[in-house]
Amino acid sequence: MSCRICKPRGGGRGYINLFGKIGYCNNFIKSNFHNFIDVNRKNFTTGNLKSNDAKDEASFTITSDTIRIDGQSFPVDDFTNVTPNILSKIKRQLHLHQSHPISILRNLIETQLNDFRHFNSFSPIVSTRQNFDDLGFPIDHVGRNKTDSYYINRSVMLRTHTSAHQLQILSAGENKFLVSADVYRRDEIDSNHYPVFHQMEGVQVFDVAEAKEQVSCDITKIGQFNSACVLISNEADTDTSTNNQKNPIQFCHPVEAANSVGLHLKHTLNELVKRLFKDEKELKVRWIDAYFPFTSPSWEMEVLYQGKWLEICGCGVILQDLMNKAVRPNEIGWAFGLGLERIAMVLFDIPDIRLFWSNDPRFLDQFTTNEIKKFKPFSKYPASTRDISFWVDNNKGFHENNFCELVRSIAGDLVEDAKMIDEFVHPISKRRSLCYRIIYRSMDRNVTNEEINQIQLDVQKEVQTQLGVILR
Ligand code: FA5
Ligand code: MG
Repeated sequence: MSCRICKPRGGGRGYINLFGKIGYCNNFIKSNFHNFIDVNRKNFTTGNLKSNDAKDEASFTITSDTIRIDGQSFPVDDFTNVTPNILSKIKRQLHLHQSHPISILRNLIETQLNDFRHFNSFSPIVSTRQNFDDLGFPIDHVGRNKTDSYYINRSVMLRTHTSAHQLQILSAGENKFLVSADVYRRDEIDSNHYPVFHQMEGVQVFDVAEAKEQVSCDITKIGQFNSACVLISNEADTDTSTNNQKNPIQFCHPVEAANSVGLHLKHTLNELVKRLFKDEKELKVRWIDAYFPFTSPSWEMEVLYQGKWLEICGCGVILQDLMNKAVRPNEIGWAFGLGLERIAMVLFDIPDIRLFWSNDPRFLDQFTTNEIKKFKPFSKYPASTRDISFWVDNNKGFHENNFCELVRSIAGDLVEDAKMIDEFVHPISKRRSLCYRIIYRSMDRNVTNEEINQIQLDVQKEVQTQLGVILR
């Protein structure tokens, strides 16, 4: 499945297109904003939400006009859509907890790519400029929508990807670096998607004039590893030629330099993946063409996991415009962004992305620094399924991410999956009706029917007040 950062310009269900009227946006955010305080009231004492672990305490306050996070104040505006639930995650930093699978994996990759410099503690609060403008995201890119990203206000947001730090590090003159961090996205709900996850950015830079020599020398150094996992070659794997109109080499790049850098990127990732998955018998890995606003050509890497192709990485040759902004016009580079949870799910056999956030010792105590151990499920608790059907107001529009965000803010980690199972347009009124199936399941205990009934009642009430739908 492709992710939104790789969607071409204007390709999605744009917030502005859908909702049209600015007035509605304001009201939507106001009601949304009040709601997230209401919905989380149980946890929301004098504006501070605390997690179980004192050192992970998230220190923030939200009032109707200001958000304070760790002593920094931000004015609230019509773009504000961060929730207490999301802000409570910014201190967890799973990638820095030594014996957590995300950190074990980070460490492992850093050991493989041992001559890359690491940056692991950048704040998740970035400007929209860092996250989008610096990287050349078009103004109508779907990733900028409030339905897709978490905004503190119009100009400050929670980063949606580690690429947000590329320009600052390139500008500082670094040639080979890795950035690991938590990233935040409003997204669908299933076992592979969570609104907070971790990425590792990798960048390597070469001189344009010497790229071919530098690459061939480096490829020999990296070598070829014999692995149990299988790399499937396809068109995208071999075709880096200028003939690939859909995924072109940049005009300004000498063909030989661009091809060498593309080859080096793929070799680096192939070798990394072969080494990471060395014990995964016949795990299939493939390359496909992709699109990112800040690379060309661009690719994605996928692994066949539980019968489906799971995307683990996006990458490409950095747009020269970005190199020029970093005042490095005579250099050419590649960049990748790995999804750490997705790789860790395969390596550690972790069946559900929510488990990474568990504080249950039966999960955490299974892992040891520097070791890849398969997770032993402690038990699978029964699921509780509820359907919800509603008419959507054609004028106000409806975005699935708003629905998912609302369900998550009420049910927290008890929601495992939410999928639309039916869509129907009334032949006369042309009103649209949707039916969603929500699966609730706890990772660490049995849930009661009463508890899920109450959650479902809250969901029913809030979808009406916040999303303006009419229950059927
Ligand atoms: C990006 O975020 C780009 N910044 C990657 C990149 C970097 C491209 C450098 C070019 C150069 P994408 O949205 O595809 O791309 O996300 C990258 C990876 O993050 C995905 O391949 C996937 O493994 C992981 N990922 C994306 N969304 C989620 C999610 N909701 N939950 C868990 N992992 C996710
Ligand atoms: Mg993607």
